[in-house]
Amino acid sequence: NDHGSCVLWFTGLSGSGKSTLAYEVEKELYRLRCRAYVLDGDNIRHGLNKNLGFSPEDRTENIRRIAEVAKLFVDAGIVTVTAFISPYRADRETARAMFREGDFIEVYVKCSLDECERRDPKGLYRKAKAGEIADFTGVSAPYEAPDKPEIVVSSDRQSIEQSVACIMNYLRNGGFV
Ligand code: GGZ
Repeated sequence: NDHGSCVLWFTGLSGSGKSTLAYEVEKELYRLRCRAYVLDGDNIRHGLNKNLGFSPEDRTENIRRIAEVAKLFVDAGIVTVTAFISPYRADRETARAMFREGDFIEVYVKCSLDECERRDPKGLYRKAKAGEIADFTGVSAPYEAPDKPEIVVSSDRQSIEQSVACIMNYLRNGGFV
């Protein structure tokens, strides 16, 4: 496109490494003097979306609002990196349809459920398996993996550096940076 911006739409299980990778990519983009911004649970679920929970309806509304915000950022010329589970294929496709062809880059952060449970950085899988958290993705709520993501990184097989390099290559090849 003419302003060089796009959305990197990360999707993957809790604990797969979406936020970590998103902030590493943001750092790389800053080094290249390219304006970038990460949308994640900390700045969206605690603010704009604090009235939403984790029912299927609330997750759909969560993703809808995030896509609308991402669209504003992209219109403003900022490379926008979203880091949400976004477990439903249909919701991701609705988000994709809001952007110009090529501007929506779906990044599947692939990681086995076993590995996410092993990492369990916030102890949420343990709580979910003990029945203390309902509708937990991967345990008691579904995760629909993408069919044709633009990028797949396997966070249980690749280093963070390798994954970041793969994403930066895609942006370079697409002329975004
Ligand atoms: C999944 C939950 C849940 C349930 C709280 N299911 O690892 P985290 O903590 O930091 O990331 C998870 C985050 C997921 O929010 P998203 O906005 O990304 O989800 S979605 O795209 O599906 O709307 C987890 C925490 O919130 N969390 N309860 N029940 N994750």
